[in-house]
Amino acid sequence: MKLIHSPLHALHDGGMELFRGELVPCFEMPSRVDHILGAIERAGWAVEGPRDYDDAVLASVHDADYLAFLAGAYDAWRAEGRDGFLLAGAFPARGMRRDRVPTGLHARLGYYSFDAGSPIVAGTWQAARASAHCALTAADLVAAGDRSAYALCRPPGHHAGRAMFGGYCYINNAALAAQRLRDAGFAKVAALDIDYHHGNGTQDIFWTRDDVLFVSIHGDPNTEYPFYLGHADERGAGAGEGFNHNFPLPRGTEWARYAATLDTALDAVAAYVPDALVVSLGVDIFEGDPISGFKLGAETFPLLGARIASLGLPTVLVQEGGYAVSEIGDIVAGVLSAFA
Ligand code: SP5
Ligand code: ZN
Repeated sequence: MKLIHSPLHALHDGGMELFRGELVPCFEMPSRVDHILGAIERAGWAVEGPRDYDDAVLASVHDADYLAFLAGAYDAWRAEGRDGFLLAGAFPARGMRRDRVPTGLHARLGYYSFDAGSPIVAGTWQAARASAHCALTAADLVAAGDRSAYALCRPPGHHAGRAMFGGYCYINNAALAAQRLRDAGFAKVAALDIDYHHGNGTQDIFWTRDDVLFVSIHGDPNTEYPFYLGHADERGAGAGEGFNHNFPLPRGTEWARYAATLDTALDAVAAYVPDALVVSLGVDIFEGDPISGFKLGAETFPLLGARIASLGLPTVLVQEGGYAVSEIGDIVAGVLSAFA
């Protein structure tokens, strides 16, 4: 299995997030990648860089005005004589207008985002592009016949919607990989999201489509971030009705219940009879994660990987969350061992 990584991820650094009323360094930090790379090296696997892609490819899952905003936001901030990082503080909630894109930088920042935890720093756009290129490269490898490929994406992507960033995510890497596989001729693609947090962005992007199935297991949005999407009654709309499956689980869920739910989710994937699979591989379901609430021990991750691999599908694995920094390397390697 090929593993794709770009050192440009490190350009996304130095931002802070609003966490329980305080600005703290983001849990989503560059050293996460160092630990994953360390474990990959110990396992004796090689990593390679991503291919280069035209920015137009990103518009296959994102709106052009949103991408233009992301690409230019920091320069606009600098033009105001500022430095450091940009963080949204106001959002167009119910009763306010979303039909007009405002002109001011901070007005647009809130318009295009949904939380105060996803800073834009000088290198965010470059890092997010490189992260997307990793996912696209992994998808292209699988499209060309590799059975599986892993994209060590950072920043992560599954919270990013068509025209919205948040949850540490700016460009939806998994959605791009799924779309890339579609464009390469795979008629039906399944996206399985096992990050602790519901993949609201991926769900949003494929909500009305029957050619990409979205299946997600995550913390119950009644109490768990991102709160406002991820319930079991969200089934898709229009042509996409019935092609969206959410499996929310309570805080404290342990392996036995998780594994049973995983089997149900995998049954939904298998019943769709997809031609390829994209896995949003968030390892914040680990019991040691500092911001999440499931109780999966490190020893369960090879089992989890084996269950997903048992689908026998061409598979693109895309790194999402996981914030127990010094432990996520071995955990990710545990999942990948089932595919490698
Ligand atoms: C990709 C990804 O995993 N994004 C997650 C973003 C989560 N950001 C907000 C976290 C708020 C969690 N609440 C803390 C509860 C601690 N017990
Ligand atoms: Zn997460």
